[in-house]
Amino acid sequence: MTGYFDAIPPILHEGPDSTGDFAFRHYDPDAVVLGRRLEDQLRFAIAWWHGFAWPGTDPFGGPTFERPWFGDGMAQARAKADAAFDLFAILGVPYFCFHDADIRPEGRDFAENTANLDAMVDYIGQKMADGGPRLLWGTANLFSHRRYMAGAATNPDPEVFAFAAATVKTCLEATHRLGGANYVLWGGREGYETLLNTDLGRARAQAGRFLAMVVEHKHRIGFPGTILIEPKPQEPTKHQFDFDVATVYGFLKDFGLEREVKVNIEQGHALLAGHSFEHEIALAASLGIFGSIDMNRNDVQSGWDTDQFPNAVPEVALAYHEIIKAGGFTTGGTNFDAKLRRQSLDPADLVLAHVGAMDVCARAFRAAARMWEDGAIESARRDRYAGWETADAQAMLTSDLGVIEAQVRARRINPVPRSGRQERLENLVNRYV
Ligand code: XLS
Ligand code: NI
Ligand code: NI
Repeated sequence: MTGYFDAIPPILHEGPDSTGDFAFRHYDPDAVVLGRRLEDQLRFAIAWWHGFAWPGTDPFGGPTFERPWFGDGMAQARAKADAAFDLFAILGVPYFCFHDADIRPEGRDFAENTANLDAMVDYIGQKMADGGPRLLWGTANLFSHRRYMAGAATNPDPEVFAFAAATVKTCLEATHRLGGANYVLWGGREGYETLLNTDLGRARAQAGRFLAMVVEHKHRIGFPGTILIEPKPQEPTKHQFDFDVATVYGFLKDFGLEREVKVNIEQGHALLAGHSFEHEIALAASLGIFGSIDMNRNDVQSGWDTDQFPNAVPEVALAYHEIIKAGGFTTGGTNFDAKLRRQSLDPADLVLAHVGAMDVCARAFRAAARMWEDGAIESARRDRYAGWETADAQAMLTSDLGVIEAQVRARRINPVPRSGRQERLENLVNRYV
């Protein structure tokens, strides 16, 4: 222990009746659910950026947090890593995630950035070797520095494209060195503010080639993990190219990358795109591109990516139900891309935010697993589509409009509407959650 979380004991599973704050009620990593330990089902990860780098700013106010590791030097970066690994140990999480900019100080140029990154990767690698958690994914921050204000891969200036490409190469290699399970690309500035100064087609083509080069490099260095795109419709950029899962799939198809790249779906981003979290997961699964999730919660009134910790079991259960249906996580996991509210100043707040979130997820996953085992939702879904299991219905899909018309006439087809039974199904879900 390095001091910051000294007063806080490791969090243990004490069961639903526990009255202490510093305890799991539902998250028991060793409990077996659907044939796997809960830890291996949920694959929790902590996000370095929100937990350790974010200072509590908002558009109207400066930092509210005063973490002892804040500052620009390597010593501070190491102290931040020490605190991060202390929190990982207290919570017993199996994974973490980072951007290059979260773990290393900003250098004056590319060479210094890379030297700082390499030194911190060595440092973190040693901490992992001591039995610490593993890396769920690494990524490059291609959105905070002013050089990226007009995009990274989509930038009108080829020198920015070059800087971004070289940076992703170093971050992908760093992720590989640390044994990362995935590599994420979130294009926070890959889009535009106004069409008046934007060549849409050219920008999109640049982004496609950029992603193809990342995939080529992955194979060149033998990185076995999954490349993931994280969709988001806007914020910080007004229009972002990776709007939602459907848009990303079209983009991947366009550049022939649909078998190489999957998606990292975030609850808040799904909401910003006008979808539910479970919709995005189900769509990705049906397209064969489901990869991982960023678990958080948006304030539904704000229209903003508020990145709060999840706390609504019924909502989270529906998301996990779709993940279970998709066969569960393979390389992906549950990354808490969530941050404290800026008045939550204490070390204990950071711990308790994750304790609550892990418990919500565990409780929701267990509910989803029971719902799945009972076939509660799935059998109703199957029943609703049962008509399509007949030979006639299947044959129709390989016929043509003329044949279908002839059949409608011959068999006097005159469909009778059936109830969608939505309220019944909602009541059913509420029995589990
Ligand atoms: C921002 C994104 C970001 C990605 C990683 O909205 O969620 O945190 O997960 O770059
Ligand atoms: Ni995210
Ligand atoms: Ni986000």
